Amino acid sequence: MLERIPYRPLDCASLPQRLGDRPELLAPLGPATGWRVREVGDGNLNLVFIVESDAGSLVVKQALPYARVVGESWPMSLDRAFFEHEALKRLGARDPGRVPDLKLFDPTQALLVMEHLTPHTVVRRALMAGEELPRLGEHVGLYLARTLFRGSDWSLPTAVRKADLALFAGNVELAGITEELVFSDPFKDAPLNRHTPGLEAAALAVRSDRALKIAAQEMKARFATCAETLLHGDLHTGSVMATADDTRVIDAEFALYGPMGFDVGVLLAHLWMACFARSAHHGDAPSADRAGARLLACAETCWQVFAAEFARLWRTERTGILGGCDLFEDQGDSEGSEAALAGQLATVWRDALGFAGIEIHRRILGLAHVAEFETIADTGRRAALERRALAFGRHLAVNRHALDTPAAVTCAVLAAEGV
Ligand code: SR1
Ligand code: MG
Repeated sequence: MLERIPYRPLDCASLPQRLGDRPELLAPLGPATGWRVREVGDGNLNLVFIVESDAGSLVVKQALPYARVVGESWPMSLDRAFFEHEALKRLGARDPGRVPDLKLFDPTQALLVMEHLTPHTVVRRALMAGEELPRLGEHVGLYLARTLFRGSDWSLPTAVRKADLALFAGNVELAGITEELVFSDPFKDAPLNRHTPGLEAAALAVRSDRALKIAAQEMKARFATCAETLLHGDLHTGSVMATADDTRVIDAEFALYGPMGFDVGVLLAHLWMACFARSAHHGDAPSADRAGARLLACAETCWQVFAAEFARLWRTERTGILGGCDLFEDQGDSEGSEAALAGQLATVWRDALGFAGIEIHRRILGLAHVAEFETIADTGRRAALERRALAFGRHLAVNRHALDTPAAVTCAVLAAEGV
């Protein structure tokens, strides 16, 4: 039974009393008198509680009526919990086992109850701590191929696709946040922008960098107008949890229809940024270099696995609106189908590089930064590392048509570091 009272934010003390009669929590956890609750949310928007008992544990995530990162001066609707729930159902069906199990959605309280992923850690933190996560690239590559292909017109029938597009078109508030915070603010003098002391010249330089601003606008146009598939919409390394053997994708409230390259590019951008920050987080130069090599290899594996799995789905599941078997395979022209596949993958790759370059700028010059850089106490050192990442990000965005392979991008990382 759903709680009848109007929306109120939970806190650790009230949660057992407020959710203590929900069978979805009672069955795995036992009576609420035995629950232990802690708030662990470290994202920019929501409350996240871990609820444990001697019998088990669950996660309760609740939307706040404002953006947590800024406070009550930035009001937000609670609708994102609905979109996250709808998105996680679809993403979980398209790549089974890759998102947390969902136990309960309460629209009035804007909350989701999910499987507590344990002993998983947030990938960003694991990478900063030097954990190896040997299957991360493979798992996220598979996840990206399966969710992006199966959520697209290559896979879905027309009625399902159109209804879904209409549903997620309602996630306007979060789409608008991405449009402004990612694609516009970093390239102008926006009130929410912030940067490390010492980056004043770099922040000013982007505003007069015509080639970069044209790239930012082109990528914004792709993001806003190319409703190609259902995206996660915020797939950075803080939205992925992992162990050595398992990888899960969380936090899908930014889900919307957009170009495939967006999810791919955001994820790669965060692996590459972690690489630029590595010297600050790993004790000595050899271990930092090993961590850097692992991050670059992870990015390459992610793309290679993505491309291979996408090709497999293209050959075996291309039954949606765009199908196209009638144009090629059915006429005995498998080569034509392979050529069309190569074109599709080339578009995703170019877009991914463009989005990655823009994402790097917004994480250094915009509102929402990343822990890899933010936790570097020596601001001079932080600014120096961020400057290199910015040069690399600019290269990706502006020269995305000239970078053909992940190996070429790896060379560009090394070049930006002056190696
Ligand atoms: C106000 S929200 C800021 C950022 O946090 C989220 O994780 C998204 O990345 C968004 O851009
Ligand atoms: Mg998030």
